[in-house]
Amino acid sequence: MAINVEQAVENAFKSHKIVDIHTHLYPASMGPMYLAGPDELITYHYLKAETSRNLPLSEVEGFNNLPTDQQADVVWKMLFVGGTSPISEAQLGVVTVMNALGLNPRADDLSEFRQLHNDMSAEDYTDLVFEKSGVAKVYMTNDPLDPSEGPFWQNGFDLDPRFQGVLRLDSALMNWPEPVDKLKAIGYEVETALNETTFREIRRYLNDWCGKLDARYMAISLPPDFEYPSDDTTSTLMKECVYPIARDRRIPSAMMVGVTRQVNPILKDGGDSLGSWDLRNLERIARDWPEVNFLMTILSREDQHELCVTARKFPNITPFGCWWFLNNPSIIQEITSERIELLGTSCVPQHSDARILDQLLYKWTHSIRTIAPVFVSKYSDLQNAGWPLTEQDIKNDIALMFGGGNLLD
Ligand code: RAT
Ligand code: ZN
Repeated sequence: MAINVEQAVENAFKSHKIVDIHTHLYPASMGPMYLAGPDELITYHYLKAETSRNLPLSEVEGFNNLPTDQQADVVWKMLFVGGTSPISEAQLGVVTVMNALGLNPRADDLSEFRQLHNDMSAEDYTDLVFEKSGVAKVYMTNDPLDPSEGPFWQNGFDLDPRFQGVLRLDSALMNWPEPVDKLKAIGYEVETALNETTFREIRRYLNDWCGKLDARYMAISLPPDFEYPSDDTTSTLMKECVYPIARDRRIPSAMMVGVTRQVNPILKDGGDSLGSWDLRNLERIARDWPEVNFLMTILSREDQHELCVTARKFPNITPFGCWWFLNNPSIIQEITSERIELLGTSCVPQHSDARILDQLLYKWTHSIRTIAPVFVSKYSDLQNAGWPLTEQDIKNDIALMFGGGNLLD
């Protein structure tokens, strides 16, 4: 008997705990790295950028320099109390979070939310958010060269097993030779010149730190003009160090391509933008490194179809997530459809990119609300084509795709 596909997809999402393969979240035991609660949530850089659109230019810098709670008050007044309806994706996200926590999103101020958050320990708040969002594990973005983060790994701390390590490479490899002093300071004898000594020491850094973090993969964000092969320093370091270590350690190399950093520096974290990437570079990378698995997320909407086609040609490419400016329902729907149509289940449809713990409460609800109908349509087509579909088939597929795919757990 034909199953009710809509119900089966809903059940599959309900019964499966998500593995969120790219976030900027950290456990409470990492002190200032742990971001949660209303003030952090409301000052998320997406919302600050939206607030800045409403401020006179002369006030943007002053706003950015306010203490976090005062910034939150400005954002709250500007985007939730005083203006028009909060219908941007980032605004809607806050409404979903507050609703999930049983709070009134039309409150005049943040006092009720602050009270709820202050009354709970960080550990209890973490449990609450994981439980309510249906997330089992989050992958962090770990940078041993970050002065706030590095000491935790150097000195040791209790790591909540729900948080898994990912070695982020931007600060160690980009804008060479800027990273030289930082790498030397933690014991790696790199030189300004990109010579054999430098390559050997960077490989040692990658190996040591993938080990210390038990890194699930190494990740780097790259600009639209990233070329391979090339004499460019980042490209050279990827070729001489990152790809060989990914191959030897049998972990993926994640590349997040298309970001143009700081097009408007006054907006700080909100000042980055995007550009299209020439995917012929990815063809060359995947061809040269057949033993490396590449987890790929590309920022420009224009490149998404080409990424799927490139992944069809190279089984060592796995597209993942709808990254950053793509994390909007209209675009998620389109990208998920084209991925399923061209790659079947061999992709990781989404990650949250959450920076603040509370965001797990909306990023996943919103994504699943958009992705589920795409699955319903594909499974209905399958059933109508004559495939005797079972509930278990759908559960298995969703468990695979939202549990990190084949490459991760
Ligand atoms: O999505 C974001 O919040 C961005 O600011 C970045 O963190 C981006 O996701 C990245 O990992 O570089
Ligand atoms: Zn990110």
